[in-house]
Amino acid sequence: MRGCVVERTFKRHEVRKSYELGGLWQFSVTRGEKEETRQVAVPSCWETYPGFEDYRGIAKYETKVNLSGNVRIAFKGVSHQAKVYLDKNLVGEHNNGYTPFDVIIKGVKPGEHTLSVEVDNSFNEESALYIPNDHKVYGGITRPVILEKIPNTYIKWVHFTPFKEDHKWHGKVEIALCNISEVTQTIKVEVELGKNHYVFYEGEIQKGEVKLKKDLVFEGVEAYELENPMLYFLKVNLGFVGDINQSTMQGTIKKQCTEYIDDLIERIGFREISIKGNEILFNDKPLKIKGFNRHEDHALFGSAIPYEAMVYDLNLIEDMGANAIRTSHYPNDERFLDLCDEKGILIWEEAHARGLSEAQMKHKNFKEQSLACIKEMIENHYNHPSIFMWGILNECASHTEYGHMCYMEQLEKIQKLDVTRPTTFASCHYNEDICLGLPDVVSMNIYPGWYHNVPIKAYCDKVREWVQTTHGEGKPYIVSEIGAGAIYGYHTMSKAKWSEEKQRDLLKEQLEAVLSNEEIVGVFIWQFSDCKVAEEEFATRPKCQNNKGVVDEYRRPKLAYEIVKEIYHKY
Ligand code: ADA
Repeated sequence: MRGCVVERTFKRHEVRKSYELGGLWQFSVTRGEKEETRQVAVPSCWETYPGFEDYRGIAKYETKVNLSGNVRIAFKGVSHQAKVYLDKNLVGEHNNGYTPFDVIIKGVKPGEHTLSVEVDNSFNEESALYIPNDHKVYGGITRPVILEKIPNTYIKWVHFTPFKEDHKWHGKVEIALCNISEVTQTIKVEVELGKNHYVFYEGEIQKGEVKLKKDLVFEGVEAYELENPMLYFLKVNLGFVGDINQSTMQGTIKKQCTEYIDDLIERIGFREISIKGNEILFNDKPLKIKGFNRHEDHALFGSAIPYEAMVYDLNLIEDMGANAIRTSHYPNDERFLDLCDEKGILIWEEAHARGLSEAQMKHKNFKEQSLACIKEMIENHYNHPSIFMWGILNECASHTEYGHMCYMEQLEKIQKLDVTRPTTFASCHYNEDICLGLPDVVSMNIYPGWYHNVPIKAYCDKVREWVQTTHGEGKPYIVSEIGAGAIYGYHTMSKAKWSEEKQRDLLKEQLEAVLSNEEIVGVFIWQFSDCKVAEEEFATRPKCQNNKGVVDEYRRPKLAYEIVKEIYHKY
């Protein structure tokens, strides 16, 4: 099932025709009276085009494409507001560059058509989640675009929920089908995994969307373990059941047959996540998290990190002995999640939000845009076995009553969409947070020795002890951010602030303080690599970067790299 890595690290179809709309597109921007046009690669960030390093506004991407019949065009990430046109007709819109969306166009006239995407990366009054932040917001079609031909009834998504019963692995299989024709179709759905083959459904499907659900037993499969990440392809085939005229010796007879018209291949792992007291269990074994926070940000590529550079990051992360990554602070590229599935690296995936005040959470579009991001994140990423927890609203107003209402609403939304994974949010409101009773796991961002000149171990213990005096008492507890800054290449004997020596020494003390505490599930270092930040708000940061990376923006290791490696391999 291997194919060249485009949308995912595995082939998603054998029946449906699916292509990447990559290569060079025409990029154009009108600045003042002048229209500037050039050929650019998709996916990419326009900040990597000379002359557009700091462009914030609207741009247009355009390409010619041969189409006919029903087509589905899937955009894996357009940052951050998109309007999609086919031959100048608006066929789709989407908010948020961190979640996928698709446009379905029925009955396209065969021939060459013009597909164009108007992209806006500005901070504007319509966008509640995109504010000048401590990570840069890029512009462009930053993740792959996939073109597919679809039949009148096609498979929209497949969700697989593994569970163990009577020492056997079962799976709840949910299949969403869409009949975009005007007539009822007679179909047959088959499910295949390894030597397991089931007829899942036979019958009629009305116009519109239908969800089919069934629990199935799967023989001959092994558990997905972090040290042995066994992955299986779950193939769903959709057949159109109709009559064909078959000529025989006795003349022509009508014969019912199934012609496969669509399919979808998902990749899954048999594992269960649970909570027992203050522990998170992975297949009944307690987890000890040794993680990194990682932004999708790279000096050469912006947020459109190519597959090979993702692999490079994970090589370093594994080399340092880390076993978990927090997708701070938004849903990640599916190819990165695929790689973590394959490597057995745990993922805390987070819906998009960072540091919103109560007033910003009262934005007219905050609720709609936040809940949409959660829905799209879970609907698209549900099957990744590496995702062990969902997070929301990093360092937002969880110390206010209004914030409490928002956190509760969003955590309830997650629990409706996925009852199998714990929830959390990273709080910075030590001594003030009033929401710790809401999530399954309590997570605190703390920076002893960097932002607060305090004894590090004592501070780490004090924060955790305070959590035990709140509604977060007895819950699994994670230090979701801890770290220190260093400018790559800045060395001093005096271990001055911003030197690599200072960062190394602070991280050593911070990691020992956290990982030596048996009561703490684990830690996510802030952060894996340096990343660009918004000049509008964070110009005080040296190099206009968040410099707390253990490697710099080009992935060059700082002195802290070796100390993290020593400590992560020790625990
Ligand atoms: C916060 C925030 C991070 C980053 C960090 C820092 O904890 O969650 O995104 O901004 O502070 O470097 O100060």
